[in-house]
Amino acid sequence: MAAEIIDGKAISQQIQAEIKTEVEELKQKHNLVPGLAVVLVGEDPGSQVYVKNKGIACQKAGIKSLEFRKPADFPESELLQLVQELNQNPEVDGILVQLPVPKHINEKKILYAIDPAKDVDGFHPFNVGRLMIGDPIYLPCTPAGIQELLVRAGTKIEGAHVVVVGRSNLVGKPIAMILVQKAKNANATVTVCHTRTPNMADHTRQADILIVAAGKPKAISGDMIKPGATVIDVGVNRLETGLCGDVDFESAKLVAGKITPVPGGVGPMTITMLLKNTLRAARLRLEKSGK
Ligand code: BQF
Repeated sequence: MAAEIIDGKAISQQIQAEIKTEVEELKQKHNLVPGLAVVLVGEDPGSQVYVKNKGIACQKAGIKSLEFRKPADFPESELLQLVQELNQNPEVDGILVQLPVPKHINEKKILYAIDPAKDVDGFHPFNVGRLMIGDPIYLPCTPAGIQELLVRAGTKIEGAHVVVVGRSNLVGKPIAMILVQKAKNANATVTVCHTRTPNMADHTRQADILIVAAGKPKAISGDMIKPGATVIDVGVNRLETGLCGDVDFESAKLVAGKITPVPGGVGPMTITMLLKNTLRAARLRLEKSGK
C-alpha cells in the first residue's frame, strides 16, 4: 500500500494563519509589532531563495521583516558590529544570520554574538544548552518543524523508536535531543546514525520514525525502511532537475506508512517555526518590559 503523504505546505499554512491571528492580537492589545532582522552576506543562490521565503512569510503573518544584504567580501568585523546594533535595536525581536556565511567569516563568532534573547534560530550555545537540559526557550526551526509535523500528522512519538540519520548541529543532534526528552510530544527512544555507522540499514529498518538529514540525495531507499514507518525527509538538494530529498521517494513511499515529500514537507515548516519563534521573542520582550 502506498504511504500517506504528509503535506507540510498545508500544515504550514494552517499554523501560519494561527500565528497571524496571534500577531494581530499582540498589535491590538499591546501595540507591538514583532520584528525579524534577516542578514544575508554574499550571493549564494540557495540562501537568496531562503531569505526571500522568510521575508514573504513574515509579511503575510504581519511580522515586520528587516533585510540586510551585504556583499560577499563584507568584513567579519563589520558583520559583528551589525549584529551588535541589531542586539540593541528595540524594533528587532529576532535576529537571523543566514547560513552558510562566506569562508572568511567565522560562523561561530557571529552566532555567539547574537543576543540569546533574540536568537530565533536557536543556534546560540545558551539556547542549545537550554534545550539539552530540557528547558528550551527557542528550538531550532527545522527540528521544531519536524516535531510539529509528526504531531499534526498523528504519528505517536512516545515510546516510538526514532532513528535519525545525520548528526549536524542544525538538525541531527537537536532533533534527537528534542524527541528523547521527558516531555509532551517526545519520550521516544532515539538512535543517531552517521557516516561512520557500519551497516546503517540494520538501524534504519528498526525505525518507527525515520528522520533523514544525511545531506546526500537519495541516501535512503525503500529497502532500508520498516513497513508502515513514518519517514521524514529533511534533505534539500538543489539538482538540475529541481529540489530533491535525502530519501528515494519512489521506492520509500511503497513501504512507508507516512512520508514527507520534497519540496513541500519539512522546508515550509522550517519557515513557519521561524515565525513562531519571532512571535515568542516579541512576547518575551513584552513580559520583560512589564507591560
Ligand atoms: C520546500 C536550509 C540547508 C542549509 C541552510 C520550503 C525552504 C526549503 C524548502 C526554506 C533551508 C531549508 C533554509 C521548501 C530554509 C529550508 O517547499 O520544500 C522552504 O526556505 N528553508 C535555510 O534558511 O537555510 C538552509 C537548508
